[in-house]
Amino acid sequence: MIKYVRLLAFFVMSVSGPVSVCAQQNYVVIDPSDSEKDIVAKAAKVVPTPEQLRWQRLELTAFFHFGINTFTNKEWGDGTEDEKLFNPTALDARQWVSVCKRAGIKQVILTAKHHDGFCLWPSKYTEHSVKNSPWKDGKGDVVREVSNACKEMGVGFGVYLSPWDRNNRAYGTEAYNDYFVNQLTELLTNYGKVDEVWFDGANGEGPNGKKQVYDFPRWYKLIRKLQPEAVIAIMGPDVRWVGTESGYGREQEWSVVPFDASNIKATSDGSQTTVDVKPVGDMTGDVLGSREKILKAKALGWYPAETDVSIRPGWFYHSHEDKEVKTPEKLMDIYFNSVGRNGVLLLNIPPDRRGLLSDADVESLMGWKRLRDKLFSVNLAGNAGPARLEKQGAGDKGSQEYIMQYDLSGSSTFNVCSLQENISKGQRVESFVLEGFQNGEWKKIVEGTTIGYKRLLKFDPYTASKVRLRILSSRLEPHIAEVGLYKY
Ligand code: FUL
Repeated sequence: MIKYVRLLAFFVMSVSGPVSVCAQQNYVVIDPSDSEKDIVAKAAKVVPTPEQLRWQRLELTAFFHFGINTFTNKEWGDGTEDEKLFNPTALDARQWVSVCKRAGIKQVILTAKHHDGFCLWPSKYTEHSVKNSPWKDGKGDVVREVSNACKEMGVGFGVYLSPWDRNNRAYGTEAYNDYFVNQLTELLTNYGKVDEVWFDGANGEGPNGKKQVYDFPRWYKLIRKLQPEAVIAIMGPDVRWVGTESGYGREQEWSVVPFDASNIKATSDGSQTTVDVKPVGDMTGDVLGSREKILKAKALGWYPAETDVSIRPGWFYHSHEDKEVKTPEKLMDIYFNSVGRNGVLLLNIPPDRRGLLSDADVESLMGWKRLRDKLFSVNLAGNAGPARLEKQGAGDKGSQEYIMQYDLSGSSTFNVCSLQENISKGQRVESFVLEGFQNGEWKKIVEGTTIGYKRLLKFDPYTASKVRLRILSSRLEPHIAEVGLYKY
């Protein structure tokens, strides 16, 4: 059992104490006259929108890459495929969603249209779709089946609609933007609630030899109107690509990153609380939101990382990859390095030609779930409820430290630590160290930089009767929501 120990010499702070936030905004503009202290305080007060917060709390989401490529055995189709090739023999979207649900996955995203332009719903605007396939005599609709299963099982539903379309003749002209708006409108009006819209960045040339100029502002406006609670990911303003498809995020991952101020049209009365522009510039570099980076920024925005990876080498199902399904242990490692690094994991599980998740994938997912359940079944730091921080000293500089100390019941051995910030107050911790009391002195167990929504750390088994978390540097006072100690 954990006990909160009051360190008498220290000034006591409430973890959820008041912060003077004028308006809850997910962006802030930096004035040229702002000092370092001003900028750091501004960064600390940038918070997620309710939709971004909901999304972050999902932790685990899934991708279903399924389409004409499943039947041509390709990763990228060229748009000339015969629709008659699409013919799953036993498609059951309820199986896809229930497997995900049992694996602890909270939201799924279906590739409604990949780069080949083949639509998994009977779009009115193209012939390259399920309506010209033999599946259910052309009366089938995969988008409908997946969205229905999600609604039935209480799982979030999202759509991937590839801007790059290698089938559409209008691609490369302004008319394609109308086509895209029509397709988005179908998807966002005919299938109930949509929780995430995922835009890939791929962009090619159309039959006219011209590169398509995507009308992102128009698309965002439409999504906000039709599905105001959806997050727009990757080529969108709400969720950013972590920058790799390996499943491994950054050691230092900030959800508050520099934005281009010229893109931000904040209303003068401050009533605009979100920013609806696609950030420009490199979002794949090393550390995006460090002090060095924010000090040079003209604006900052809440733009959290999504970490996507496939359970197999490819995004689409290929039978020759059946033996290369990631093991439960590998998925666990990915979990530590995605969710455990302030990201949301988007794990691709591609349905096979039958239209089912294959046995190998299901087994691996369930094995991974068992590992997580086992690991997190007992928090050796107990469930003491809201913790409190001790602030050491009364200075107003970054040298100030915050300490949380826990008495464990007797001596306990653990090798995993889980930390969480209450990100509804912003992301603040810049560096921390976890220490254990051994042989009469405090010793370092593990240290780190950012925490964010969740930070998972693994280390050699450590035995102690007391531990403490020292926040060595933070942007204003930190709000620690959770400290957990586990034995893996
Ligand atoms: C990429 C695409 O080109 C892949 O085929 C896949 O859909 C992946 C998630 O995004 O950019």
